[in-house]
Amino acid sequence: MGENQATIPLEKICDVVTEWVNSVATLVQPEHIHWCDGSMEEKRIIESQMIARGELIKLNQETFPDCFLARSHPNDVARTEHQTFVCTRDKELAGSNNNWMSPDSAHELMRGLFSGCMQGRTLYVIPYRLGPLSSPYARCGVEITDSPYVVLNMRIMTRMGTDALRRITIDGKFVKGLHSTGDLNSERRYIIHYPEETLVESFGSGYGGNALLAKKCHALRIASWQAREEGWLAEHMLIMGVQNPAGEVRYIAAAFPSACGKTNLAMLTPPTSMPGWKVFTVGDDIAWLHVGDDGRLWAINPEAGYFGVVPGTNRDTNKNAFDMIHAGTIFTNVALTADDEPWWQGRKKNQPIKDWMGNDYVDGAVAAHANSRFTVSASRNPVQSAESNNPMGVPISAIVFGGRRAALAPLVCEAFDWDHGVLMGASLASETTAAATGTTGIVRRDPMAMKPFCGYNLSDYWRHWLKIGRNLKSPPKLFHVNWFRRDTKGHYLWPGFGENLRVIQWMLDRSENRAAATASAIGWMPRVADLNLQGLELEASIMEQLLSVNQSEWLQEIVELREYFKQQDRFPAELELQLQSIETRLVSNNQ
Ligand code: SAT
Ligand code: MN
Repeated sequence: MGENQATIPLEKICDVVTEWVNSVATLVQPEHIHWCDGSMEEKRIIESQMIARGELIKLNQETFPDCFLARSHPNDVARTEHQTFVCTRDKELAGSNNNWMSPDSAHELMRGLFSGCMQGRTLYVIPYRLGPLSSPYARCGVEITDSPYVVLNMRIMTRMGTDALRRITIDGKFVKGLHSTGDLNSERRYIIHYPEETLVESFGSGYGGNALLAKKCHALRIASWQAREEGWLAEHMLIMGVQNPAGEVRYIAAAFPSACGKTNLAMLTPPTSMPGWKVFTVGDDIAWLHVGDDGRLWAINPEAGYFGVVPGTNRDTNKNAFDMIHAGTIFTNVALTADDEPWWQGRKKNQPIKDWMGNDYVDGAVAAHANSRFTVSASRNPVQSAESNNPMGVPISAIVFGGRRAALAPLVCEAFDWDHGVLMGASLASETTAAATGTTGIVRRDPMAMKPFCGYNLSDYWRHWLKIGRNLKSPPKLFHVNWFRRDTKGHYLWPGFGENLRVIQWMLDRSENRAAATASAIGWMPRVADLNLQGLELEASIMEQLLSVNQSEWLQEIVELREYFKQQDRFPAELELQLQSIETRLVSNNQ
């Protein structure tokens, strides 16, 4: 690297990247090639080009400064898991949890699709870094795309641009991502991962996790593969800091399947009856966890922004997110008001005149798409943790798994040890609910909330988790929570939202050995008196229900879990042993 590197054109800085870009350009035949530097000027130019082409709408700049609305193709509004593949040479490595194709077949298929696909279009080269720039745990990638929408989103979601490219010259390696929106034909849509080549290829979608390849494709699927090889964990977890009235800050990492309020939890507003408590967000979706020299588990958030669900966001559900998305935000697939404000179900203000597809809004129709999203820099979060940019990350005191269960799972339960906690994570499940009737839906198993994101065989993944536990001298405690337990009439028993901090307090106190618990068949549990319920009007009988463990329901759960785990080849014996122990305790405790 020469001294005057800043004056050298970007594409000359990094031969390894240039070489790859050139070979891709030969295949896709773009009209122009643009190397993204991440500057404000570049952002402005891309925005105005998109606005001129009708691909981006400038929102009301008085009430929503620097905010824009983008609409995706109506057939392209969410990740498409059935078109997502992990292509390893050995099929068993991908596991039954992933769709598989041989790398050769995948390469042939994708070569056909990519051939000439960028004719008349601009090829953007997006160098990015996941994690704080100087962090030894951070990783680089380069996404090539023909979507300016992807460029604007990646600029928010990652540390994108020249600095990342310079890091690549230092690291000498990066994850490759090749993306084209193609013709948005849903029949010709593929998201292909080649973990052995640290390569992702995505064609035919412009939406979220299908197109922003740094997110689920790199930071989870490819990273989880690398993490296994290198002895760390890439997880679908929020990271939050919690400060108690004495000023002590502790960190938790938490995994929940979708629709369980992960972003709300990461930005929780403490209830007024818990004065002196504060919550800080380190991350809302992904955690990279390492065993520190001190034998503790440390976490960084590889992302720099949030790609969150918009509907339902308001002052009551998530004030911090609500405030955060009033500037510098890209909205995707929300509705529009007469005065160019974004609108969504639960916004509680103003009225839509255009729905998410840009059609005139008719009363009673869906205004914002249920999976409409905001993309916003984490720096806009009023409670962003000051530690978010710490290259070493934050030490984790508790790992929390949570699901949406109308019955069965108590409000909170602590694993007896690491292996038991791994089983708790592996058993994670959530229910689809018919909200109107309160009826219980179908239970979906989603181990560690990683089912769609683990880039390799789940059994090997659990084995890796077990191994990480052996490498930790001071492991965090592991917990399972359920904010969604209901009574027989279908009413939620627990108020949720800010009040969840009471459960977090107990978990953190447990990790400091300063809270009491009682042993149940399924783990350590608080008695009602062990929780801080000051200022919360909740009948004792409701608390008893929230903390109850029903023997026959749990024995049935064990049967269903065995059935589920039977479908996983190579299921670890250690976890089978944990299942047996729970079963034995259930029978002998007779609870
Ligand atoms: O579309 S994304 O994968 O980025 C969001 C999500 O489904 O969690
Ligand atoms: Mn997610």
